[in-house]
Amino acid sequence: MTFSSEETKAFHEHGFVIRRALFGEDEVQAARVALERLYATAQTLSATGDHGGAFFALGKSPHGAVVVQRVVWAGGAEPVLLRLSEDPRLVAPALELLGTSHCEQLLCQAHYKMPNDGVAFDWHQDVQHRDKGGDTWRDVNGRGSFVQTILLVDDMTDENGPLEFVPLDAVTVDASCRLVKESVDASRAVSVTGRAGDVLFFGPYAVHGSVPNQSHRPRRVLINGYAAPGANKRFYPGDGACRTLPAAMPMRRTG
Ligand SMILES: O=C(O)CCC(=O)C(=O)O
Repeated sequence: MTFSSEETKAFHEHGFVIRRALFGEDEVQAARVALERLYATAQTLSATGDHGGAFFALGKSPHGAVVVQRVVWAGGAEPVLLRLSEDPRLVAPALELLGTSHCEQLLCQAHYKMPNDGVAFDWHQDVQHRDKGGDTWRDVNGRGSFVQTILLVDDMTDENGPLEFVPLDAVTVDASCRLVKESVDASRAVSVTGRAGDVLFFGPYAVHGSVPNQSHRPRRVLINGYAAPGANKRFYPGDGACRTLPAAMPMRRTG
């Protein structure tokens, strides 16, 4: 058991739970440097697309600068991020919440919010990114079948566009637990602030979003997403995406 009963209740009732100081500063620094390398690579690219094992989603600022919306399967280009995403401190709690012994890793994604770059995320549930209709997604465990983790690579503050969650009792959902967007009562939103190294765990129905970074420092996170086996039927870009975790131990030869 990695979660207390209060934490499990928070996850299921409020949609998220936070583990403080799950990773140490040296580990976070290694991730930060990897995100900086990816950001520097993005500045050399002319358009959204695959590059070096990852997928770069790019935009342009009004002044023509490259805005990095996200780097999908960032670990495909940065093995240090891939190793981090298979760390038992992330995977074991995710498996506990999924109620499975294995999972399919769908996400290893870097999000950048640089000072005043305008990057923001409207209220949404992650299920809308998993389930694209036409049998692309099946809730095999009856509890959403997906756990998303967000590692804070920088401190998250009230000024730099922190994640905000709206409690499930402040929104209306349909019979499939999908958000009725007009129903969001933003006055009930709770901001999550924290230190680099903290990790947020949340489910696919948690209603969340974030506003632009209005501070003078970057706000970067590494997002890893784990699905119950059999839930996902979609293709995800990036070298090695959709791998099974924990990985099978290599067979040892005898004799
Ligand atoms: O980086 C953010 O603020 C948004 C993250 C998010 O919306 C997500 O993980 O689904």
